[in-house]
Amino acid sequence: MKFFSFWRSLASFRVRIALNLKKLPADVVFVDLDADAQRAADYRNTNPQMMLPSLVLDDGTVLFQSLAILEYLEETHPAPPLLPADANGRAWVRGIAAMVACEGHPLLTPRVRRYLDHELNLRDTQQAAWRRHWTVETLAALEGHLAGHKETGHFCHGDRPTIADICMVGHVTAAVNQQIDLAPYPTVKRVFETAMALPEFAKAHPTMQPDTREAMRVKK
Ligand SMILES: N[C@@H](CCC(=O)N[C@@H](CS)C(=O)NCC(=O)O)C(=O)O
Repeated sequence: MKFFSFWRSLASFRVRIALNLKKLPADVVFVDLDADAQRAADYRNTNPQMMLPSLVLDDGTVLFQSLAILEYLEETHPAPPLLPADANGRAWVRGIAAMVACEGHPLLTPRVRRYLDHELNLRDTQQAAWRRHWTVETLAALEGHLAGHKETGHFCHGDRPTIADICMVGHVTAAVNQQIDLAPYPTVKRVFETAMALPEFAKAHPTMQPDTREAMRVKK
């Protein structure tokens, strides 16, 4: 498989974790979002939406949208499972994943930042306030769901990582990058720390990738 990724792409982070958990090898193709390489013709031919990640299967099929890729990996490589065994649990886990991937994260992406900057001429402080607002709103909603939910365990749902944790750690990483205090979200913080202690999560972190900017790299 060929995996189109960028070190600080949070949607790529999700797929990296799933590939690690399921022990699936992939050749990584780095697409530099800082250089707008996602908009260049060769990547646009692969993914007309000009977003990362994409996963190209050995038969040439192109998978896009991280949640669809996670579901594909789950269906084709069920072990270890990243969704609960029961329908209620699966709906809950998918709901948490969607809160991050469909609501919180899109508002923080380069295309939105570019629009705020170039079309709306917002100053850096206004753009930072935008990012902070949407990041905190999703953190609060995650805490509301996780705290006190009967299925919350070491992880978002029970004691094994699921797609909910895979999505949630990216959102918390965005919060940490903005120096947002996690104290008001103790359940989110605890689950984040538990998940990131797993090597499959830690190795997928933006600061640990071969294309990570030198200044951001965490030495292994
Ligand atoms: N909903 C998409 C989001 C994809 C996305 O926004 N990816 C970002 C990187 S994390 C990207 O490639 N952005 C390019 C841009 O905004 O121009 C998914 O989950 O795959």
